[in-house]
Amino acid sequence: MSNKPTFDVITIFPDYMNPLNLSLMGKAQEKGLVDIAIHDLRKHSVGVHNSVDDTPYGGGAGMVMMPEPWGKAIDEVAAAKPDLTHTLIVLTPAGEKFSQAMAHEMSTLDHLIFACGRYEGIDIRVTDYYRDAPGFNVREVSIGDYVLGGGEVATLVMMEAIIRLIPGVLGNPDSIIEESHSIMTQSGEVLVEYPNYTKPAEWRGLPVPEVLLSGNHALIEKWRAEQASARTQKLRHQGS
Ligand code: JDE
Repeated sequence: MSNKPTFDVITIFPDYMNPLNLSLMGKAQEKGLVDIAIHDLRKHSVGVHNSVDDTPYGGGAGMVMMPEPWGKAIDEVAAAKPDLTHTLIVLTPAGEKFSQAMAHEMSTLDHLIFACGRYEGIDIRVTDYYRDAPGFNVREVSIGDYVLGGGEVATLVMMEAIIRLIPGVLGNPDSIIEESHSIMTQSGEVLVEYPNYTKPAEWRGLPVPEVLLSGNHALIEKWRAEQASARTQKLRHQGS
């Protein structure tokens, strides 16, 4: 990666993004491994009422976010990084499903711009425009099949999944490799882990399985493999 990865988030609720300053993502910023900036869309609002939304052409319920504030906000954050390719991520339930594979891919990009829509969404001309704009890639992304009040929480989910994959963010780089093989394949298939136990050896009448106290590492490995396989089978039956 040639540049420190930069994340620009555009939202009408900048405070929604406060968790970015905590825990793993806060540490990543403190260590100087990522640059994160939050931008208030209202800075680019229009008219005496500071509007960012209006009624839909053709009628219907709700409000639609106007293209002009979005265009100005996106142009501004792109102009600040003129030499980078900008990946504009629009959070929407109608987008391509977010996955661990997508997180890996995005962790290698230089400049991610997250557009957090509210109301019934953003005027479609915003994505239409940037899809054809030089220096831009556009991704419409969904984190799952449910409707959120806005893209802010979805952005937090994506950023945490992406940032923890950036080299140096996790303390122990071995754990990320082991985990990516044991929990999730590169294609996003879930491989359930074996169950974990720690002290005490008995808790509320529930014992730790004998085998784990045996010190027999071959037996422990065999038991863990069986447990993981059984639990993965169970998940496959529940899911879809
Ligand atoms: C994301 N899973 C669910 C986004 C939207 C263009 C741009 C944005 C209330 O309706 C919405 C909600 C959201 C927020 O994102 C999610 C989400 N992954 O709910 C849009 C529509 N068109 C609309």
